[in-house]
Amino acid sequence: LSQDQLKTLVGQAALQYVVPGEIVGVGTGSTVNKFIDALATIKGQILGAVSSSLASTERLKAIGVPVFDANEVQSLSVYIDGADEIDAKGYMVKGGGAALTREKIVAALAGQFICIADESKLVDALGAFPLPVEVIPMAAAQIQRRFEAMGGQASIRLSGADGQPLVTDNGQHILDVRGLQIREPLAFESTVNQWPGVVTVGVFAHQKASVCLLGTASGVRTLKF
Ligand code: DER
Repeated sequence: LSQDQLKTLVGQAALQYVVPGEIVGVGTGSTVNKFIDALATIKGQILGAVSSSLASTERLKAIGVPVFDANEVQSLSVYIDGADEIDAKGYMVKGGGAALTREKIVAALAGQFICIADESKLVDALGAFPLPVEVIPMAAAQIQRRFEAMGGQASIRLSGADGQPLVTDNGQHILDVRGLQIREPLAFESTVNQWPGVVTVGVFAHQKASVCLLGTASGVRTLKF
């Protein structure tokens, strides 16, 4: 099975966690796009969705699912999202799609975080994937120096088109940090979160996954954390 087929498999498998009659939390990325495609087949059974990015909002509206603002809901039963890395405890690195801030906000509303991923995302230790960190632009250089002091190499993510820094849905910039071994995800997330100018660090340890639907050649593996 190709990676794309594995993403389709887990996107469809996530439907079983969608609670009829409720509003579902929806993440961002190519695996989530497969979930949104699958959601179209049961859209009459849900009230709507809370989205974690303008990109996902567009896709949800395109299949006729009402999109609610995060401030319009008290809580969600489930949040469905992908990951760039996930470890054996359900800790994740996210932000490859530059949506990490709103993803963490919507995840914080949900009782269960259902991670959908192809098997390439399951790792022993977080940090091989360049860690996304959303930052206030004026703080970028000093935050880069802080990561360098811990052995990382941080670079500003550029937008594909004009070689300018990518601007997130929140109007901020993204640093991608290479060369880190994140051995204590909870402590690392707390430490980096408090650096002045950090909006969101792409370690999801305090908002870890409850379940991971992992697409493998032999089918969908369900990991519970
Ligand atoms: O940006 C994100 O956090 C996405 O969820 C990302 O981690 C997974 O994207 P993918 O499904 O396209 O690999």
